[in-house]
Amino acid sequence: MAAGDGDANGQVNIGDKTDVWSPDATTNGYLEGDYNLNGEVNNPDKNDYYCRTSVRNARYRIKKVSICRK
Ligand SMILES: [Ca+2]
Ligand SMILES: [Ca+2]
Repeated sequence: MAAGDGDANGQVNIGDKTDVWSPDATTNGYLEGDYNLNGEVNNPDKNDYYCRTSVRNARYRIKKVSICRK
């Protein structure tokens, strides 16, 4: 599973942010939205893992770049 693929569907897309990261944000624990596995769900999980993965994937699918800018 790629970092940032919180719902484990094989793709990093908006659902990993809205359905997985957002509901878990600001909570503690090894949750699905804890992309860096430090026991907390917060902005570094989104900015460092979800967004980075989305931008990397953007080489192939340009639409994914806009996900991080929202
Ligand atoms: Ca996913
Ligand atoms: Ca984390």
